Amino acid sequence: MPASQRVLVEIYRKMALIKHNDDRFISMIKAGRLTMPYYSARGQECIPAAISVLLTDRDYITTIYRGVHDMLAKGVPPKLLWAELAGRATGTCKGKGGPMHITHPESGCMVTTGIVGASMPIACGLGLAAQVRGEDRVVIANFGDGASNIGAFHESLNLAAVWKLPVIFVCQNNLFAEHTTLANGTAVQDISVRAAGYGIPGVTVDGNDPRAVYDAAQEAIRRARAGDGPSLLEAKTFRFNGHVFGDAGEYIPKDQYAAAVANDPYPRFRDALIAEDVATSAELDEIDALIETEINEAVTFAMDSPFPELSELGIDIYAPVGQA
Ligand SMILES: Cc1ncc(C[n+]2csc(CCOP(=O)(O)OP(=O)(O)O)c2C)c(N)n1
Repeated sequence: MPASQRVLVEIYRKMALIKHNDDRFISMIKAGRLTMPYYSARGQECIPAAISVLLTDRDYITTIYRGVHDMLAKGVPPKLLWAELAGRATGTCKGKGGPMHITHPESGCMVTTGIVGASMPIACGLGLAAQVRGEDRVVIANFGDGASNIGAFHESLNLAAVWKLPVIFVCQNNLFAEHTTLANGTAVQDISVRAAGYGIPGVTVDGNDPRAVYDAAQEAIRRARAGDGPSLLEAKTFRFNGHVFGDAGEYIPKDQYAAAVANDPYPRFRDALIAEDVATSAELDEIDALIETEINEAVTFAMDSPFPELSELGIDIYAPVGQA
């Protein structure tokens, strides 16, 4: 079923949430008020926005260091996210995970990993747990194009296919892995073709087109919920900032960068919604204004929160005996 008008506006809301948070993270880092490694996903917001509207609170996601967009779309409360990024005791992981290790099971965000490729085997484990317990849950395993060359990608697709795990492998192909272009490290044009090697469906879509991502994700999620097993969904996109804050991205060809920015999914989708009479400009402005207010509150909450006590250092390392 195509996305309804209500769903399209919700996708826009999530894209705006991601975009405005990204702007604020960067301005706070530049102002010296936040000190953290930051992997901006600006340009990739459409992917989690269009997928997460198809998920329930019970569904899981796993993601990577470049995963703030995934977490915001899935529903991690901005206040708790900001507090964690700022290393405060009120954060999702009591300020001890920091920007690269955010976990918030209440919204289904089960892990953020800095180990390239590691989001996939963990997703398989979550999918297996749901399958064994007979729970109606699917798992979205997010990763980059570079991660599709890691052994864990191939092992995970194979295992998920053999056991028919309810996992959707979402490759957010932003065309670069750190400072390496896709062509320099990957011999295939479309990563989705690799699905055939494991006997599962694989599709490539324009990751900057919310409707294309929504339609492909809908089918993959339907399959997973029906017990038919995993799929590989490749969403082609572009990251507008360097690999990590401070990387000027000089290896990105200027014409490629200019074309990507001209194709910025956020204003493009906004213009399309207005042109198609899905929403008025005033309605979308109101959404943006509400998000700005929410971000202001989140920043104040985070900055007013205390850092964790030193005594917290040895806590949350091991499960208590008997609860492992
Ligand atoms: C196992 C492992 N190898 C290498 C690294 C160093 N590293 C960090 S990010 C990165 C690039 C990953 O690129 P991609 O998977 O395309 O994701 P993107 O950063 O583009 O979102 C590398 C090689 C790592 N963190 N983990």
